[in-house]
Amino acid sequence: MNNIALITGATSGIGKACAEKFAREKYNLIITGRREERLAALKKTLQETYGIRVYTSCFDVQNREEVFTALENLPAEWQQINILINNAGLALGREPFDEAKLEDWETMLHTNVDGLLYVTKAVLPFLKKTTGHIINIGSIAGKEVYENGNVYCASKFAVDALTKAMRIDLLKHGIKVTGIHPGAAETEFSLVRFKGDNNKADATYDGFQPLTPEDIADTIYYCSSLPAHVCINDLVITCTQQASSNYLFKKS
Ligand code: NDP
Ligand code: 8X3
Repeated sequence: MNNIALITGATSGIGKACAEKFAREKYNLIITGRREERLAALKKTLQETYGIRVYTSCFDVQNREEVFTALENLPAEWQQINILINNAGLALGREPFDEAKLEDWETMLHTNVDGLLYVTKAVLPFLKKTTGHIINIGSIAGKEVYENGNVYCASKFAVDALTKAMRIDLLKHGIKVTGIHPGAAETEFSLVRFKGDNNKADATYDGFQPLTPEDIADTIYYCSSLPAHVCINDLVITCTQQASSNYLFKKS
């Protein structure tokens, strides 16, 4: 099969918006996440709406064995992956370093760093054959540390470093590697970060107009659609009211 994009964390937010955008552009999709019922519902909608094919794979990116079992055993017709979007990720908590929970730190590092490494390693043999494109979702949190961002920021600094390292080491295979670093985007991100506290999650976006997941998906698609000899290395994208992790202009 031609034109296959694999998107991790497609059950919500940026990943889901990418699935919709790439489906509209006639890509066949491998969509992953832990919430199986959401994957099944998205598959049905995308297939019916856009006439493309969708393969769902339900696993936790933190679990090395689950990742490799799922991806190394993809049916042969789904192995010709052209684009890998490493999007699955999360923040947990927003406490100062001395008060933050070790378990939250571990989950962020296991998901945002280990998960990205496992998925990429498992998919690389396929990407080498297609001369594919890896798109890693970092964050402005991986460009500049902010108060109480500690380990989430560190995990996204790691994504930035790994993106650069992959680009260098995979040059010889002709594989493109792009880092996309969004600022505040309204998704389930804050609900997850504040562990289901709707008031805190909603308050995150008070006083400014954040990015939408679709804004980011459009940008990702643009990066993926350039000629073979052109690679966008690194792209920071914020809403107009945000200049960096530490400068957000809010209207009261
Ligand atoms: P959402 O919470 O809306 O989506 C996160 C996605 O990641 C979900 O599909 C979730 O799927 C998946 N995911 C999380 N943990 C795991 C896991 N252990 N195994 C498999 N899948 C997992 O947030 P966003 O769309 O905002 O986040 C997407 C990416 O964008 C993240 O990497 C985030 O750090 C980054 N980002 C977000 C910004 C924002 O302001 N929203 C800004 C900058 C970067 P499921 O729960 O079904 O497993
Ligand atoms: C998400 C953006 O500013 O909440 O990565 O860290 S921020």
